[in-house]
Amino acid sequence: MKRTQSQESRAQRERITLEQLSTVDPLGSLADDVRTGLAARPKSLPPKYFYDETGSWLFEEICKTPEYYLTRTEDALLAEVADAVIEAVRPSRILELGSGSSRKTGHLLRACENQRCLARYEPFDVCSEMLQHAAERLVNEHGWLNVDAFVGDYLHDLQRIGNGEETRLVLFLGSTIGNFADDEAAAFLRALRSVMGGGDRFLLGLDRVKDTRVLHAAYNDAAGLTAAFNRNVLHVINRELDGGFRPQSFAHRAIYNESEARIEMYLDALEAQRVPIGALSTQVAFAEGEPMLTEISRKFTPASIQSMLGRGGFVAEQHFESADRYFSLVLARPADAP
Ligand code: SAH
Ligand code: AVI
Repeated sequence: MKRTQSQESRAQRERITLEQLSTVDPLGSLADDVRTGLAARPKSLPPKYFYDETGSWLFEEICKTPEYYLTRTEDALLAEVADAVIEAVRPSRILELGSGSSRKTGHLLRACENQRCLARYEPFDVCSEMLQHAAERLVNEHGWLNVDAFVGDYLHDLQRIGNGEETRLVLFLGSTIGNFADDEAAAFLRALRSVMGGGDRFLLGLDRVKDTRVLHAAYNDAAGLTAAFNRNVLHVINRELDGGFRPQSFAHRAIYNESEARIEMYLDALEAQRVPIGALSTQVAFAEGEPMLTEISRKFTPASIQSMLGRGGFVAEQHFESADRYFSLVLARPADAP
């Protein structure tokens, strides 16, 4: 019997669940984080607040710019190695942290399909709109796929996802781990390790150290999308905390700090100003030229990858590199697993 279009789309929706993991709204911590970050020197803000619906969309647009090589390089590498990864792990579930649009994940899902290893997909992100959008696209593209999406903060809510007997492949792509400082990355990896079973595996995407000009261009695209993404965090604070930031009175600045092997992204106050934040009953003073650190994006070497994984309780089983060595995908296992 032929199904109508509405039966078809209902059947597709039934293959999607979306669970809110945080007991508080993921933005619930915004007030505390803004209060702490704006009292620090230099002033700083955590990067997770970039990603409201607009910020997630801006990130997708950044990925398409000619300067931002990360996404297309990782995408091509994943296309090459997806079959080998699925063959090695044979997962029943694929959990993806910071999944965003889940575009690159398609390579792994196709490999699952080819190898008749029909895993459930578990995208995990702070942006519920992006999760919903990605889940609908994926069940539409893969008639066999079930999607169990989690809305939450992977720095706080990992314990809530539960683990079972089935083998899980955990993905953390895009070099998003580079947005953590060294200690934060180690703590994140240890927390992840604690929810993984011995047979589970971890596929991590990492951007590599390279020519400074290439790195600089990637975070200063000519179309100004990275600048808009950076300023978007001010719109988020204005909306969520009754803030009075004038985004155009802050300049986007991204520099490569060679000694720390990281991009540092700032918003610099273009003039001295006092910014009211209604929900905090405060005004924040900025001096002319004062920087506010909004993101770090660390770049890795094979040695720094190994040491970060080691501190977090993992060992690399396979290391895949793009031919230009711009990007790595590392398949790792818990260090104490058999
Ligand atoms: N993995 C995708 C997206 C990377 S952008 C890719 O490789 O293209 C980073 C993603 O992590 C965004 O989708 C953002 O919403 C999500 N994110 C950022 N901080 C987060 C946090 N603390 N908890 C959960 N998701 C987070
Ligand atoms: C998500 N993350 C890995 C991106 C990065 O490259 O650090 C976010 C980004 N910031 C500016 N451009 C893209």
